[in-house]
Amino acid sequence: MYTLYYSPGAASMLPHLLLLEIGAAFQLRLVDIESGANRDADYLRLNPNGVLPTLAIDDQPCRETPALLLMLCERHPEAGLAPAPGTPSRNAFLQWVLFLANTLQPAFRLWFYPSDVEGVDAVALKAAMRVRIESCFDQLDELLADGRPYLLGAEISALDFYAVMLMRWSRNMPRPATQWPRLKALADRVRARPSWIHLYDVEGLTEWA
Ligand SMILES: N[C@@H](CCC(=O)N[C@@H](CS)C(=O)NCC(=O)O)C(=O)O
Repeated sequence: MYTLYYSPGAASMLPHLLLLEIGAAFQLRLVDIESGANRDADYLRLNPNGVLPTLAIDDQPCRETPALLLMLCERHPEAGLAPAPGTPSRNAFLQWVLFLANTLQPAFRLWFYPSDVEGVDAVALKAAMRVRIESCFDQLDELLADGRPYLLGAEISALDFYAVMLMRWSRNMPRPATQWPRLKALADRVRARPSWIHLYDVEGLTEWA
């Protein structure tokens, strides 16, 4: 049994989408960032960094969004959300998941939370992160240049859900991801899925539907 601690539109969207795609049984617990509930002592016991998401797997709290992606893919191979270990597509899958985890997601973190870095000019830091985010979009867009519908090829994978969740976070930036036509087409495919539509309903999201 899974319990997902989430805040609407936060990084918890990724495990939420994957659980829906897998069809696994899970319960949701709202930890609203807007109201500061992520700093409550009860939540900090589960996630000492006070960030979302946390996914309790059989009562064990697990954290770090890309790790949750890998855990869920590993626990549910039948869902086909990741290529099998040892295959060439698996290498590409790991490479791009870690690219999102190490490069794109941290750049978004500093775009939204420049105060994470003390003593640095927030405007300059955000400008640098904007360049980094747009360069990541260039690379993802290039991956789709051969006409493939999804980042790994013909089949959707957990990588696409991760990428599109991050693309959503750019919606109010000067150059949102949807300005890259191939990325927009990818987002449209993911946004049409029942899991995305259901998540919007449950999390009460409206923007970038
Ligand atoms: N490294 C963490 C970062 C998660 C993260 O930054 N979550 C944001 C929401 S998208 C958060 O909880 N922000 C609230 C805060 O930092 O106070 C992960 O990948 O799970």
